[in-house]
Amino acid sequence: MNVLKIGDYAYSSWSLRGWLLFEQFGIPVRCDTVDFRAADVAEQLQDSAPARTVPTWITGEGAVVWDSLAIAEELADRHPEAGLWPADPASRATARSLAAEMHSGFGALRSDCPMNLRCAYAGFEPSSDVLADLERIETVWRYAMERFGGPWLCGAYSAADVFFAPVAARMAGYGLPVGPEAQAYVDAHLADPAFRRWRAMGLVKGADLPWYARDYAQVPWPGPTPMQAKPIETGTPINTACPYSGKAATHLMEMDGRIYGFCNPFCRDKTVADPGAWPAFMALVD
Ligand SMILES: N[C@@H](CCC(=O)N[C@@H](CS)C(=O)NCC(=O)O)C(=O)O
Repeated sequence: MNVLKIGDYAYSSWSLRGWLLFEQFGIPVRCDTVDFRAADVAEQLQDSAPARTVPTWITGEGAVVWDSLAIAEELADRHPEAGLWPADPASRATARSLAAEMHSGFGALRSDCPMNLRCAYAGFEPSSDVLADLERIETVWRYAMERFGGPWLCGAYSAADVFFAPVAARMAGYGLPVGPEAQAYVDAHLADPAFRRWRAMGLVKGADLPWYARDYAQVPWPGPTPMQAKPIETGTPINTACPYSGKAATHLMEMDGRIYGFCNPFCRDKTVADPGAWPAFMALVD
């Protein structure tokens, strides 16, 4: 059984990468969360030493993989059929360069614009260092997309896109100035169902962590508007089993006049946050 230790869904950009490496390529994993409010992360990972950051993957045989790029490479080796890297050699070489540059770079963007999936801001004024990061990112994105034809960086969605998903979230969340091609790529991430599932979990799980908040005016999240749904206390659901766990449906949500049941508050609330992002739930609706 694969276990992935992750941090807070709303704020942990490296954890988002780690999770997407499993989720986007259909590789089963159980997630355990560390609490960003509690004792430091290294302390919470004591059982997985020498890991001291999230994401950390504990493989089925107990190996500890404590870095997102190592997780990508080891998963790609173990699951060649999953297509984490493109099959075409030129495309694969570029995807690896993109992921590696992201993994080791863009420090100004990362420190000035911490990922926060709970809000979007207006009025952020990027420094010259952030603008230089954006220019470089647009250059490498354009290079890849022109060469491989999109819609993702190296053709089909690959690990390179995983590494840039939180970058897209920052561009969206801080209203960063990018050209139309880059903006279209950002929008593709915001609309991506797996990204939306992660964000839906981030909207409903975990506390607001004030040290990630910034003092700019808030604007609506620039991604697709979720279908309208709400939690309710009483009623008879159309399903008896939770669409995710198969356990008894005990927690209710209403959408379009129909009632659906889930096995616990988290299953319900992540669905309320963005119903259309959850194929197992949408199978009930359809
Ligand atoms: N190079 C690491 C970076 C991981 C990282 O810095 N994760 C952050 C959370 S987003 C963390 O665990 N921070 C806790 C700490 O540094 O104590 C990777 O690629 O996985």
